[in-house]
Order: sequence, then C-alpha cells, then structure tokens
Amino acid sequence: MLVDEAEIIIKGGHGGTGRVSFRRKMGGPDGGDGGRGGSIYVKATSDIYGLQQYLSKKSWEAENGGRGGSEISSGANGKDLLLTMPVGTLLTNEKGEEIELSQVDQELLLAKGGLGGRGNESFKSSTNTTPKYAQPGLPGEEKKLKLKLKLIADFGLIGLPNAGKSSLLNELTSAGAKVGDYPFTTLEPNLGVLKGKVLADIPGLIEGASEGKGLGHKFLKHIEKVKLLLHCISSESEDPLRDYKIVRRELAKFNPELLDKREIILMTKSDLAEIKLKKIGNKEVIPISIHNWDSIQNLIKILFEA
Ligand SMILES: Nc1nc2c(ncn2[C@@H]2O[C@H](COP(=O)(O)OP(=O)(O)OP(=O)(O)O)[C@@H](O)[C@H]2O)c(=O)[nH]1
Ligand SMILES: [Mg+2]
Repeated sequence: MLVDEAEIIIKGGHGGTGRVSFRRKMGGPDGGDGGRGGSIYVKATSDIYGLQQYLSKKSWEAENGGRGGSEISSGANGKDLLLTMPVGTLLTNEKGEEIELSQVDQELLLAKGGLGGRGNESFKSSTNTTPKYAQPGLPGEEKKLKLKLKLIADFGLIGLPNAGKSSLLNELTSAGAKVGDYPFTTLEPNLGVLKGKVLADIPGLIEGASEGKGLGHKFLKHIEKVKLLLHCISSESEDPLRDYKIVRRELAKFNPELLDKREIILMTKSDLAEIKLKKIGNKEVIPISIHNWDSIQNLIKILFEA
C-alpha cells in the first residue's frame, strides 16, 4: 500500500549532565562536561514507499548525551539519528513552516540535540576555587511533524485496462507492479524510478472514468502534474483508434488541460499482432513490447530526449 501521509514526533537527545567531582589529592574540582545529545536528520530517498515505516512507529528520539566524568573527562556525545523519507515529501511543523525534500540524497537537520551541562571544573575561578555545582544538560529540540508525499511523477502511463501499463513500468523500473491478463489488475497507482525520473502507472481508464466509473478516476489527479503522458494502446485491440479516443475523452472531461500535455502514443504488445495504425493525427505511434529489448531501449531514449 502506498502511504502518502503520516504524523510523527521527533526529539533530539538530551544533553548529558555535568559532573561534580574533586581531585583526590589536591581537592580541586575535576568534574567534566556532559556530552551533547544526538540530533535528528532526514535524508531523501527514491523509495516511494518510504513513509510506510512512520505508520507503525510515530515517535523517534536520538540518543542522549553521556554524563560528564571525573578527571575532566567529558561524557560521550549521543548518536545522531538519520531518518529516510521519499523525495517529494513535504514536512510541516506545528507553526505551519514547511520544507520539501526535492532531491534524492538531500539531507537536512530536523531537530538539534541538547547541549551537555558544564561540569564543576569549568566553574572554577579565583573567587570560587571549589565550585560544588554543575549544570544539567539541556533537552533536545522536540517537534511534531506532518509528512505528506506529493506524487510528482515525470511520466504518466495511461490507457485502457489490460493495455500493458504495469508491465511496461516493471520493464523500465524496478517497481515490481502486479501484472495480470485481466482488466483492473492495478488498484492504486504504482510508481517506479528510471534514471532519477519518476514514472507513474495509473490504473486503467474506461469510458465514464471521469464521472467515477472504474478505478481510474480517483487517480486522474495524479497525472495533472506529469510532464509527459505515455498513452498505451494494445496492439491486440480490434479498434486502437477507438481505444485512444475513449481515454482522451475521459482526460478532457476531467480536466481539458490534460489534452495539452505532451503525449507519446505506444502500441503495446507489438510481438502479438501486426501494427496497422502508424499515426494518430500527426502523432507517430511507437510499437513496443516487453519482449523486445530494442523497443524498450528506444523508448528510454525517447523519454530522455523529450
Ligand atoms: N506478449 C506480450 N504480453 C504483454 C506485453 N505487455 C503486457 N503483456 C500482458 O498483458 C497483460 C496485461 O498487462 P498489465 O501490465 O497487467 O496491463 P495494465 O495496463 O497494467 O492493466 P490494468 O492494471 O488492469 O489496467 C498481462 O497478461 C501481460 O503479461 C507485451 O509486450 N507482450
Ligand atoms: Mg496494471
């Protein structure tokens, strides 16, 4: 299941307490400082299912700093905690401030660990040579964050049910989407990453989809942002032009601007039937088969030249 919303509480580690101690022989103060609490960072990844972990675990804390020791030894610093979230995640704190993870591998500080307390040695002065106090450490920053994944697909696969969209997604990316020789195999959008670009497989659109028929209508909103539509038509179809028009009509009914998007027309499963339709309007129809390596390579080339 694709998780696109979650809420978490994060907390930097508490700073360690400073130590009060005195040297055995001379009696001077020698209490060391507490260690710094660990901080929490986030790193953007290309794993679009990455928000799933925050459904079961909502509270994340970095390690506390260690206590200061005698002989002016400082406590250990707490370990930092690195959270991972999919690129496209929008993080909002309680004040409504937002940050968006816009690039894979981007790293940001989310919550600072608390400073360690000073040990009694550091309070020594000419007027107080034997201070008997030390500081407690400070608490780490605590934040409540809303996480929202915005599907910002670059390419969107559309077409009638069973046209071979998921198969193509699997061929181009490591998405591992379910494939079946029946309509409506895909029940929610699948996403994959191809050379840093996100490809979305939108469940089959049927006549009436924009009015709520079938499944595709729920997901039409996810293609409003895509830069390029990959329109899949099965070469097994008795009337490919009709299939094409059905889908285009549904797009238009949902949002006419979708028709202005760049579109590549793919005649899928080209190994199964002869391609009779070579052009639709002035758009070339590109034959493609998951069993034909060259045709897949050709498509990748077209996508990255687009
Ligand atoms: N021979 C052949 N079969 C293919 C090809 N691409 C897909 N298929 C088969 O076509 C059927 C449908 O493929 P899917 O990828 O599930 O189609 P879909 O468009 O995702 O279908 P829905 O999710 O139901 O909308 C499966 O049985 C696939 O194995 C191809 O290039 N050649
Ligand atoms: Mg599918």
